[in-house]
Amino acid sequence: MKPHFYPLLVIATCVTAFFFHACSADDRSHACGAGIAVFYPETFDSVGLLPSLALVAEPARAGALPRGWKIKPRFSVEEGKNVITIPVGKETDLYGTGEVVGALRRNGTSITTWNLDNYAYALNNGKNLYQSHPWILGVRPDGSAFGILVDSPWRLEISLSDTARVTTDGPAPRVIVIERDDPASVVMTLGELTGKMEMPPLWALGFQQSRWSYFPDARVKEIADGFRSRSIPCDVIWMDIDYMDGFRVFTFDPARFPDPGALNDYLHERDFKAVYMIDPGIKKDSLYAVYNQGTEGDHWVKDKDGRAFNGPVWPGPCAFPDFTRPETRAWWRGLYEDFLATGVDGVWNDMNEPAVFRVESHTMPEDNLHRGGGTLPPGPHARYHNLYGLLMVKATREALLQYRPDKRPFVLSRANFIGGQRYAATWSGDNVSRWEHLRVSIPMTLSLGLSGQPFSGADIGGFGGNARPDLLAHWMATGVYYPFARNHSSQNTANQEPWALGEEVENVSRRAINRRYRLLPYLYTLFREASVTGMPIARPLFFADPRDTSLRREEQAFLLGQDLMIVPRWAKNPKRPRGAWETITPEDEKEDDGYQPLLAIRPGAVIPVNKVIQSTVEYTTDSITLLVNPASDGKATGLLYDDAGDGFGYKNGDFALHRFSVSRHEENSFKLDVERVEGTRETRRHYRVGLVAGGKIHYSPWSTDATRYFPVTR
Ligand code: MIG
Repeated sequence: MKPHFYPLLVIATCVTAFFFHACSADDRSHACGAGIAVFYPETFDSVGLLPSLALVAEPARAGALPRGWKIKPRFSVEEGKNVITIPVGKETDLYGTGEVVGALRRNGTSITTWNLDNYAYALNNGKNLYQSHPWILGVRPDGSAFGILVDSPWRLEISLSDTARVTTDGPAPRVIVIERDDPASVVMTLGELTGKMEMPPLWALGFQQSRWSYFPDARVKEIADGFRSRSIPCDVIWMDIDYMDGFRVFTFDPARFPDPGALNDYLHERDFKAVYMIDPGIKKDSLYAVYNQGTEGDHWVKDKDGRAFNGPVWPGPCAFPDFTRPETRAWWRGLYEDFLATGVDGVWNDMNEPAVFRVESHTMPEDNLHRGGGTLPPGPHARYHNLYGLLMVKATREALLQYRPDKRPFVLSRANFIGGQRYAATWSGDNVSRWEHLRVSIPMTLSLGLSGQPFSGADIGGFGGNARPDLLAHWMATGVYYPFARNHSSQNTANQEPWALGEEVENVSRRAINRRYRLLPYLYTLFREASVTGMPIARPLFFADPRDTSLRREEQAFLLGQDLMIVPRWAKNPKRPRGAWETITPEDEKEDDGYQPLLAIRPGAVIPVNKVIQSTVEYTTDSITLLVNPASDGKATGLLYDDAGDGFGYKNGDFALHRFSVSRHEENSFKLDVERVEGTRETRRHYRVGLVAGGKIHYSPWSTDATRYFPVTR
């Protein structure tokens, strides 16, 4: 070979190398179950990426990639960054990517996975909020669907067009792809891979009232009494940071909350639960036991030089527990012992992005050091930032289990990572009392559900700013259908309780909350389904008919489960699924108040509902009304899950899942078959059928032991 060919050869070799680098995943890419494949980049940094805290288990090895596999990531390096490009098809509708602001359908958007304290969603156009979900759901025109999980906790930029493009400063991640016949199956497979929400206590499904902050304790009591005296159902009152002594977590302000045990007793006697906030920032204060213990135990996140990192949050300069360390999580759990002994029922973990004040990044430096331990390697904050909240709430949940082994934990977390539904519910952080934040709360809740987190909701009424009466009324009327339904507002804003803005809003709110409590049998059954299958509780309308592409952009109307459609009153030209969905009007709503959403029941569905109660303490399923919308063949079916409402008896069979099969017997008479399909719990119930037709409910009498047929009166 003549010398002058050499450069050409070198170029050819480089091009070939680049081509292979860019186009072929190495031989570790493989199937990991039917319709699931994992793709590895050529160089995979297992120390920087494993173990995956998104997944409940390492992907199984199940042979080579199936022939004809459609969704294939390509790995490359561009300008020093790792890039993944994944052609997804022009006609595909894209969803998921968790908690960001924007349309439900994500085509044409870019998001950042980097947990961020983002007041009013003002930074980065709201495309970067408190939680991170590197997950894309694609739905093709024929209704078939796929999911793409980019298994990396590092900061990712994800932009979506006919190609999904992921860019990261971190190591090149592996990508897991799911192929299924429909979007619901993709989301359930995501649940298999990343885990499911555990059953919460029933009370967590009740209505909840919060404010930053109710103080002193007398004000908390006044709020609780306000619900009972006005007959507005409510289950939980929330204590924000001002219950603490100078923002020191695990303490109580001696003047404002001198006897938290007595306050919690007061609430419990009136059928309320009490949830208290705990933040990760520990006040740097040599007279503060938690700080001293943390220092002695060497529990703090370190700066790049190995000194305890300090940054300002509410209490002033703080140290931050290094939750990557098993010893630190154990210490953290122990702090809950005395705290919970006061009768605290649930825990609210806030500021765990972690938020740090007075720095442009709103968090700690990326070169801070986490020491890891157990299966977790040491690593920089850049590696652990998005996992900080997840590891914190894992410890919180474990603490609740440790000290209350017979109670189901309830933890609410602002920061989290995909898979974090295993440990905590969430809310969408600091929205404001403005119309656009009411509207966007629906696609935000739906997107979290599509990204593995079924238990979420926005601050009802809006957090920042003052809600005008009309907005609060609409927000109450809509928000009671969030899986997590809590009214919350900021300090320095007007009061926002259901009665704070006058009688009309109060009446609208009462009616809305009554509706939620009536629906509890159905809602609790959906929570059960979510905990078993990973299916979202609130679902996009297109789940009703994944092949109907006209539903793909609908983000005002939505579904609870598969049988109930919610159409907010403020929805403009909402789409409707095909079929004879029938409008449900609760029996005591004599006239339309102009705020309550339209509720509609799917043809062929049975929805179990209850009477109104003031809190879930009164909940029983002794007398259940079955709302029925028979399909054209005169038949309808539905499910009801029931258990003790708390505790873990249900794990040993102490529950009942009943299937109702209703069929038309005569024009106005229905035959009901009730079958226990799972569980061993004995139940004795009265039933009545409520035929939903022509905008009315036509009831049968309540059953007796002898009833087989339910004649309804038209
Ligand atoms: O910097 O604890 O999102 O719900 O009321 C604000 C006070 C800290 C932010 C939370 C909000 C809570 C507030 N917190």
